[in-house]
Amino acid sequence: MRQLSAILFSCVFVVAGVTVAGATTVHMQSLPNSSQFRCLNCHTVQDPVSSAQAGLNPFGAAFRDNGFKWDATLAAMRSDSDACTNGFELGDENGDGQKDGGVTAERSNPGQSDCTLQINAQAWSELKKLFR
Ligand code: HEC
Ligand SMILES: [Ca+2]
Ligand SMILES: [Ca+2]
Repeated sequence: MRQLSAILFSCVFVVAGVTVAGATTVHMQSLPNSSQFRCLNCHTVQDPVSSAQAGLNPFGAAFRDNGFKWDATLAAMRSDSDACTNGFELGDENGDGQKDGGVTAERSNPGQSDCTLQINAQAWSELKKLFR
């Protein structure tokens, strides 16, 4: 009997472990791009294994508050207060879940307050007008 409960206990343990790993992979897969920063897109440490370790960065918290989904609302936000929207940083500016053309990974991290602001031709000509 003792042996049986030991077996049952380890079964429960294994199933719970699989559920935790499964849920976080689902979160990561709901992003348009995640190959560069992986867990660090939302967490403060790479590959956290427990909820104690799995602290959320500002983007991770915004993702949670948005009902655990990537959409146009979340894409338009600047969760980490830098110059770029979450959508720009994750390479899906309109938040439709499709990668922007030519994008193969995140442009920068949506949860860390820095980004490379790309100046397109239109923005550049607007900028030049200021100095005329
Ligand atoms: C798109 C954002 C996102 C990504 C990417 C992400 N997570 Fe999470 N993760 C969350 C959120 C949101 C929670 C839930 C926090 C809460 O409920 O308060 C969470 C919770 C967790 C937890 C706590 C236990 C649980 O399941 O609730 C662990 C452990 C975890 N994540 C590990 C990972 C690992 C490992 C990766 C990378 C392989 C990862 N996460 C990638 C958003 C993400
Ligand atoms: Ca940002
Ligand atoms: Ca950023």
